[in-house]
Amino acid sequence: MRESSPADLVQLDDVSWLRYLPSFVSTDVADAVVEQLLNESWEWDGGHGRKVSWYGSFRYTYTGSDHPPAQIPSCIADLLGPVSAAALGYDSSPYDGVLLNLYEDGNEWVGFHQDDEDSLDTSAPVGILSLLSTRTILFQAIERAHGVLALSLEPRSLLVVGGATQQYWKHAIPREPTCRTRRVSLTFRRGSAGPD
Ligand SMILES: O=C(O)CCC(=O)C(=O)O
Repeated sequence: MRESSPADLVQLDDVSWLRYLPSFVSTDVADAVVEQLLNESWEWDGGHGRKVSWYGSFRYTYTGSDHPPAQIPSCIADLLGPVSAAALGYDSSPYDGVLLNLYEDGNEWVGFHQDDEDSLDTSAPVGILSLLSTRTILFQAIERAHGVLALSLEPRSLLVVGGATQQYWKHAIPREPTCRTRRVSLTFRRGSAGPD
């Protein structure tokens, strides 16, 4: 397993890359977002082992879950501009969907998967904003030659998952029993249908 320090650009292979932006949001913004989101409704995703919540202008369906469109709460709407600018650039259409993940502690997890459903614009990088605890994300090449990369997702960081990563790599948040506190992640996505 390769270890990666929080560097800006991680090239996974010729066409797949990650960009890690530490301290992307301030502690005040992070605290306010957590306070609001923990009061929203969450559902247990039994296919994996954590709670999720979906907000977006399009229906997001993946194995075992079907999320109808739902209005994006104000605290997330305020982040759409800055996260879209950092992850997609100023000239692109902004994100229009956010899947939230809530891990009560290190016993909760998400197994290896790709974010490549038909409802997503897979040409748009996915942006992962991490809040509260640090957890490890693993990237595993589908062609084993490239191996597994482990990256620490620190609170308030933004990880941009770009290029062909969703095509050639799976990712997971593994169990980490030494972590005894909550983590919330906001995963910003763009729908395949484009803006209304
Ligand atoms: O919690 C995370 O950082 C990633 C969750 C994830 O893999 C996903 O939402 O697709």
